[in-house]
Amino acid sequence: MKRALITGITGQDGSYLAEFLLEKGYEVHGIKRRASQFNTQRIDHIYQDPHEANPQMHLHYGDLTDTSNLTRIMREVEPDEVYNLGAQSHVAVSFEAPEYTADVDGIGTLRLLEAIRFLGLEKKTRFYQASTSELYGLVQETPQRETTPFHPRSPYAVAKLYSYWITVNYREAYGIYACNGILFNHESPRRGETFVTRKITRGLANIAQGLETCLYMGNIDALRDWGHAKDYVRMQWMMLQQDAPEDFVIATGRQYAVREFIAWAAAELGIALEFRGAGLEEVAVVAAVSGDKAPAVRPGDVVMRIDPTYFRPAEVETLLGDPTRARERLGWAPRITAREMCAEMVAEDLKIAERHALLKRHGYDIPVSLENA
Ligand code: NDP
Ligand code: GDR
Repeated sequence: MKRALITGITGQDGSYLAEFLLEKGYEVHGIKRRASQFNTQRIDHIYQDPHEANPQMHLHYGDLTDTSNLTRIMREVEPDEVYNLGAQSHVAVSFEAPEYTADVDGIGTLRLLEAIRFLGLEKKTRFYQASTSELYGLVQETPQRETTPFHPRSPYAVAKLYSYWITVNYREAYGIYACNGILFNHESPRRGETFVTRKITRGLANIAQGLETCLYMGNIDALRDWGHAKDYVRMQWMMLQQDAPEDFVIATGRQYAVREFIAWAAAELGIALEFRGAGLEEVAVVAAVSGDKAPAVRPGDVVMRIDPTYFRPAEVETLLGDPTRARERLGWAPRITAREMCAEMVAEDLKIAERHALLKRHGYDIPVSLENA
């Protein structure tokens, strides 16, 4: 039985990857952070009680800023494969907490690679680094491929640039099977609530059910290449099963604007939108075309406004990936389109909003969290 260690197992990708590896028969170890409230919602459905016989999944408390903790976990687990998915992964937040982001997203990677070396695991342990299309930042070539030069545009991307190169360096210097997946944006119903797609699907579902009145957005003209997290974690595993380590771009090769995603999500709720104004524009609902999904919305309601607070000090305006290498060498291709993914996300967020609205109608007014970014 192969053993995998996943940092960031409680996150979007970590949860899908854990499911995937368990199905493949792996023993899965994950690092979770100590928090004042439960933070395992994404993996509760696959949790296995350590008191039962032969659990296949194990959780360890830890943090990417803690060298001794990481080294100890690595010594205990001696993994065949490490997936370094843990990160302060929000680009806008990285401008607010640049030093912490550098520590977790940059030096955290070095700590794991050094632990492999320190414990003499260079020949045993394969290492996957969650690199990102944010490395391309101010793009030098379209579409972006493995050879496109980098120009990071945020403290997050600069920290990830360090991780990209330290992964390459430890491969070249010490012969570790270490590789970078340069993943373009990927989403799912498990996406964090403050990333743009989930902010839209959750916000519009809440508005449809009368739990919120207006969604405040940043730059809705940004262009992204969105895939589904399920397709992308499959590729993370594939990258560690090759004869030799190599870095891959993972993307769909299709690009859409944030405003298109907004229109798709609204359409799933039976709402037709008109984008009014330019620059600091607002978005107004002009028609609720079909009945029961959006009972709280009336034609003419303004359901979205632009709030410049959400503009970033330096923006990545456009990203479009070229996944040719992944297709040709690994036979990988995405199975779920961005539009299908949007529909799935809206359906899931609508279920949650409907439950809240039902409770509210019966006098249980549970506040809806509006933390934003
Ligand atoms: P999430 O933000 O959903 O998950 C991040 C995970 O990292 C969570 O489990 C989080 O724990 C954990 N984490 C955060 N800080 C620390 C820390 N100091 N020590 C240990 N763990 C920590 O991200 P995704 O699942 O979306 O992304 C996975 C990885 O892929 C990240 O590294 C991200 O930067 C990268 N990436 C993501 C892309 C995407 O579009 N999703 C695209 C390209 C790269 P907790 O649950 O407690 O917060
Ligand atoms: P990104 O994802 O920065 O690409 O990083 P995000 O969904 O946060 O933003 C995508 C684009 O949408 C614009 N935008 C907004 N974004 C947020 N969060 N909130 C808003 O209100 C809003 N309005 C417009 C942004 O400006 C941006 O252009 C994600 C993360 O998962 C990273 O960890 C990962 O490395 C990259 O994707 C690839």
